[in-house]
Parts: sequence; structure tokens; C-alpha cells
Amino acid sequence: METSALYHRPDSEMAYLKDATHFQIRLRTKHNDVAAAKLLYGDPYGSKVNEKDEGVWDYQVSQMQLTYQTSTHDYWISEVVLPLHRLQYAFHVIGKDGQEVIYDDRRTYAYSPEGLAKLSCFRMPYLHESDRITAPEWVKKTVWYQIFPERFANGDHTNDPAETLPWGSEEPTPTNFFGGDLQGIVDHLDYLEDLGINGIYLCPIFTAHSNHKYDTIDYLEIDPAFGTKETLKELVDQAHARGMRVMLDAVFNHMGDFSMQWRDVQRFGAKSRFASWFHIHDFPVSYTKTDNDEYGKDLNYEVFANTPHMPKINTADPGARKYLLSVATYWIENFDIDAWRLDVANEVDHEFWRDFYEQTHALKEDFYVLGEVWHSAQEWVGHREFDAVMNYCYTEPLIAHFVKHELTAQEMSDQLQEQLMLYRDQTDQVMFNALDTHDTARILTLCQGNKGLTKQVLTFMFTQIGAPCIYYGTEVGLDGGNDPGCRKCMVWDQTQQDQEMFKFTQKLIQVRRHYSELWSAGQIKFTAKNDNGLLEIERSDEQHRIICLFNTAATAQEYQAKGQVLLQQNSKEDGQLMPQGFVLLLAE
Ligand code: ARE
Ligand code: CA
Repeated sequence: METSALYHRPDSEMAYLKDATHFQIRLRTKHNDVAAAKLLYGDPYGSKVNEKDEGVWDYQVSQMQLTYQTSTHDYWISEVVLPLHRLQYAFHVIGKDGQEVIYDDRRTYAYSPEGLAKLSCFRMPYLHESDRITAPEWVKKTVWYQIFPERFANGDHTNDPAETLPWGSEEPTPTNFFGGDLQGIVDHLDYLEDLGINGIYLCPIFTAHSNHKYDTIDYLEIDPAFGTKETLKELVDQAHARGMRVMLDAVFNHMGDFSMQWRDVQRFGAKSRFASWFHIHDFPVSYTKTDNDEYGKDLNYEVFANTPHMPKINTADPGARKYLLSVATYWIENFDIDAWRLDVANEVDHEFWRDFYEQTHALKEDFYVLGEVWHSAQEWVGHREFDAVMNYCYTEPLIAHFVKHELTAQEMSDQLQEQLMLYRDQTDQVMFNALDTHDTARILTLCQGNKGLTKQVLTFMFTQIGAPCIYYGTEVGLDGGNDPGCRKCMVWDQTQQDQEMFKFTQKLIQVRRHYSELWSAGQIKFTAKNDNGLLEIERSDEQHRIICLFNTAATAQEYQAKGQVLLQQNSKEDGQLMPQGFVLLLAE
């Protein structure tokens, strides 16, 4: 047995309170190396088996369940209910080669009954409910819809910027405008309700210079081209009336260089009362223009990426912190929003986010804080900074397998299981799963216009743990390459909309929302059969079991016996079964 591969880390996603009563413990071992793992656990102050305080403590044994298997690791999980909210534990591991060891807090050594008297246990000293990582229940039932406000719908021409172009008349560029606004969204809430979504994520809407509004000028005003605070109030109230939640975009890593604060720094230099709000190396702040104004050089202040127009905020500065936190709470207190998506969240300091989390949740206990992080994010979601992250790490393997064929079915399911094991179950269940966003090429374009493939990879994502998101227009066949190509005007002319895609997306959302408990929190089991790329996913909870087959070459009829077909696609061309087939079967 490869004992050096035995891995556990206490007080982490490997040992945590899953809910108010269940304590979950995970052990990672080398794949196919361990025959059984037992959790030995008990009260740290438990009595010994003899009065002289010697010998073996009175522990209990839980057979750990082999829950996930990747090509590299096996994951063994136990959940225990603890009357005393305190725990010490160790692992008794039996290798397939017959070797038996004790793996405890200090070392790994050969198992022996006497050895149990020398245990140095892992500890969970006291399980405070206040330390438990919680996740807003409503997110588990949410199907999100992401809107880029400048390009969704122009509901009010009186607020169109001067250079507004006729809707959809040109390709999107980093600087052109088409007049999209909040009224346009209000006007289409019925459309969104008909589609079946129940969560709306709006890219930034506060006053800013650009068409994307990530270069904020005033965090406490709605951009005049998007409308008024009254319109936002109507949007949120009407969304809530339809059972939809609303998430806004908080751009706190940087602000725009047209902001009052930055203008003041440019004018007064080190004497500006806002000088400490930024990361400035020397004064006067300056940079050398390049041919592409997006990327100045020789900057003497820090910015987002290389963009001189986005000076980075010093969120550790007391004044800046107080101001930004007042912004965060203002839009909750006055407009009843339900969530913040945090832009460039990974580059803002942890203490700021802990304050942010505390203050937003003080206003709404089930508020949802979603960090934009494109890489592993255990630190943030394990310490009350974010409830979840935009789960690019989970959805990129989907595209790598189904669309780009860079990963086999086994390699993809390996990556997905490793991702799930990075976080607590409750965090996995509220992750934000999107195949595409305003920062990436659209999924239909990635699929090179192949709608069958687009539907297949969308369906796969909808069967996963985590809340799925539809990027506006996907449901009517919108395509587009990387930013800014992915930000085309929404198509409202029904003759130009892909109605078949709309109906499919509607059905997919319906299946997701009908069994939302199962999809979000149910067990998941991956079975890859690489011969023809067939991948079977089994999703189950106490009530139901749904078998999801992908790249199946068989027809639904052959599976009829296994259960009721909830959704299927066995795309056929000239009798050949295209490999975009899939069947979701509600097993009897
Ligand atoms: C402009 C150009 C783009 C260019 C970009 C790079 O238009 O073509 O790619 O500059 O700097 C906003 C606008 C963008 C604009 C940008 C800068 O929406 O159109 O892009 O401002 O002016 C990384 C960050 C991630 C960030 C992306 C863009 O980690 O936080 O880069 N995403 C947020 C928002 C954006 C927004 C900003 C940040 C700025 O979602 O919309 O851009 O407020 C890999 C890396 C990621 C990287 C990702 C994308 O996966 O792992 O770290 O994300 O690629 O580049
Ligand atoms: Ca308008």
C-alpha cells in the first residue's frame, strides 16, 4: 500500500460540519490501493477502557464509503453525528495488499491492537455552529441568466448615449453602444419567466465610462444610459414577484479613472485625500500612452491587468474600505438585491472580503456572495469570504472533453471529481456553473455552430452539482467569439430566433428545476467507458435516481426499460448516430 499517499487535513473541506448535526470526514488515498478505511472516532475526553487512564480509549468505528474514484485518487467519506460536538479521530487503513496501518495526526504506523493505545488523534476540538460554513438554500434551486445590460434590450431611447447605433446593426466592439438599459430588462421579465430562469445576474450597472461599466465612476448611481434608481427598484420588485432573485456586479478591485476620487488624485497628487485609496508609487500619477490605449506603459500606479483606466483600489485603506462597504450595503438596504458577484475577487485582500461577507449577511442572512475566481478558491470559500465562485475550473473540462476533445471521458470525470473534493458539499452545491460568460467565447461558437453538441454540453452541465447559468441569447442561438464578440445585441426578432433551441433550453431548465434537490445536493457517480467516449452519470437522492448517458450510440428505446426518458437527443444523420447523443432517464 502506498502509505505516503494517505492524505487528510483537519478543519478543512476534509473535516467539517456539513449541516448542523453531520460532521463529514474525508480521506484521500492512492487510486485502487486501499481495500477498506475505517474511521476511529470518539470524545477527546472519553474514558479509557481501564481506570488507570491507560489502554485504549472507547472509540467508535465508522466504515468509510468509497465515494469518488479518479485515475489518481480514491476518496473515502464518513459522516458522523456527534452528541458532544467535539471529536478526536484517526484512520485504520487496510491496503489491497493486506498491509494495515494507523494513520493519525502525527504519523502512519503498522496497525496493532496495542497501537491503539498510542494514538495521537486528529482533533475537532469543538464544533461551533457559528463556525459552520453555510450556503443560501435558494441558490441550490436557482437557474441563473446572465445579462450584459448594454446588449440585452433597449427599453428607453431617451437615455441612449449620443453615439448609439441601431440595435444589432454592427458587430460589438470594446467601445460602441447600442442603447441597452434596465427598462429593456423590465420589459422582458415575462420572457425570462417563460424561459423558466429564476436568477438574474446583471453585469455592472453603475455610472461608468465604457459600454461594459467595469470602470466605475460612481458606485452610488445607476449609469444614466441604463436608467434610474426607480427603474432598478421596479426591476428587482418585479423579478421578486416572479420568484426571481437578482445579483449585481461589485467592481471593488479597481475603479475608473474618470471617478471623482481618481480625478482628485490627478489634481492634488500626494495631498489628495484619496491618495491612500490607491496603490501609487510616485506622483504625479502618469503613464505613457501606447497605440492601443487599453494598455498604457510606464505606469507609476497599480491597475487592473495593464489597463491605465482602471487604477487598483487599496482596499486595506480605512477610508476606501468604509466607502466600498457602504456601497455594498446601500444596494441591499435600498433595493433589496439578493447577491453580489465580485469582480477580480481574487486580487482584493481577504480581510476586506471577511468584512464584506459579515456586513452583507447581517442585512440578509441568505445573501449570496459569488467571487470571480478562475482557479482553486478553497481559502475564500472556507473562511466566510465567498459562498462560492464562478466555477470555470469545473466547466472548462466539460468544454475540453465534449467540444475540444482534448480530454477523454475518464480524464474529464477525473477532473470534475477532484474539483468536487476541493470544497465542502454545501459549497459545491451553490457553485456558479457557466459554459460561457461575457469574458469568453459563446458556447455555440466554441461548438462551431453545432447545435446538437451545444445542447449536449449544456445538458451535461445541468446534470451537475452547482447552479447552472445561461448566458443571455444562448437560448435563441446567439454566437460570438471572445470579448467583445460574445457581447452581441440580443435577438428579439422571433423570425431570427432559434425557436427550437429556445424550446430545448426551456425543457432543460424545467427538468433541472423539477428535480432541483437531486441535481444540486444528490449523490453523483461517474462511469466512463472510453471505448466510444460513453459517459454515464448517475444522480440520486432519497426520492429519485436519474441515469444520464452521454455520447450514447443507442436509441432511447433501448433504454426505455431502464426508466422514463426525461430528455434525449440521439442526433442521426444519414443513419449514422452522431456522437452528440444523450438520454436522461428517470430510473424506475
Ligand atoms: C479589455 C479588452 C479585452 C482584454 C482585456 C484584458 O477588451 O480584449 O482581454 O482588456 O485586460 C472589463 C471589460 C473587458 C476589458 C477589461 C479591461 O469587460 O472587455 O477587456 O475590463 O479593460 C482575468 C481576471 C478576471 C477578469 C478577466 C478579464 O482574472 O477577473 O481577466 N474578468 C473581470 C470581468 C471583465 C472585466 C474585468 C475583470 C475588469 O469579468 O469583464 O473586464 O473589471 C484566464 C485567466 C483569468 C483571466 C481570464 C480572462 O482564464 O486565468 O485570470 O481573467 O483568462 O482573460
Ligand atoms: Ca436606452
